[in-house]
Amino acid sequence: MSPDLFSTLPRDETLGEDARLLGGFALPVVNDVLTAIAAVTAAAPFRQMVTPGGYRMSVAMSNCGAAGWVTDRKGYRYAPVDPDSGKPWPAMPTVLADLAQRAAAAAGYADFAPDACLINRYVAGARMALHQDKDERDQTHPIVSVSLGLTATFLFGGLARADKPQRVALAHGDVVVWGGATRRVFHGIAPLKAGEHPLVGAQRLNLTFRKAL
Ligand code: MD6
Ligand code: FE
Repeated sequence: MSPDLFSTLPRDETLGEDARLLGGFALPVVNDVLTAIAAVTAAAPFRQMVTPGGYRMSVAMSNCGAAGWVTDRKGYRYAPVDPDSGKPWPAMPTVLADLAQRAAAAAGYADFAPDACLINRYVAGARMALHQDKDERDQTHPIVSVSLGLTATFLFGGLARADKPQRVALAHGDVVVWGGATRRVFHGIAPLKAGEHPLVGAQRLNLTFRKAL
């Protein structure tokens, strides 16, 4: 077997209570997913937003769906309109909504219907500090996270910020589904190592799907 084939074999793992890694789950549709991301970010370009504390994020972001996650000096929130253009976020392409729904179902969440997809872009050195996701109205819905391009180290902590995080490699095509108790854990992304992915280039893309409204 070629090393390429070997590296795409599924690695399904349980990361913690209510969190599943579906290794390579997105690979069968990855070209259509990348095309969809290119279309969305042509209409709503990546931008580095500012945190309420006044720091510019190293991760560049865009969104699609009825709601998009935004941050500025006023706070974190979901907004129906792209603040840069004043227009609604691009609709969520069917290939993305369908991937998220199938991954959620595979992890035991039937009928997940996301209305928000945050698109994160990391270049070398970009990172995401430990945080909790708690801006969604109803937190009984899971979050589905899709990783593309360069491999990143996911920091998967506990319910207290000081809990020492597990380090989990997230590679091209990997999908993580988490809900339940895990939804409130602190998590982040370690600074991205420089590299070149054959399909995605010198970057990592991450999609997080939520039911936000
Ligand atoms: C990232 N992900 O993978 C950042 N949040 O680039 C997240 O912050 C995240 O992967 C909630 C649920 C899943 C995630
Ligand atoms: Fe998060």
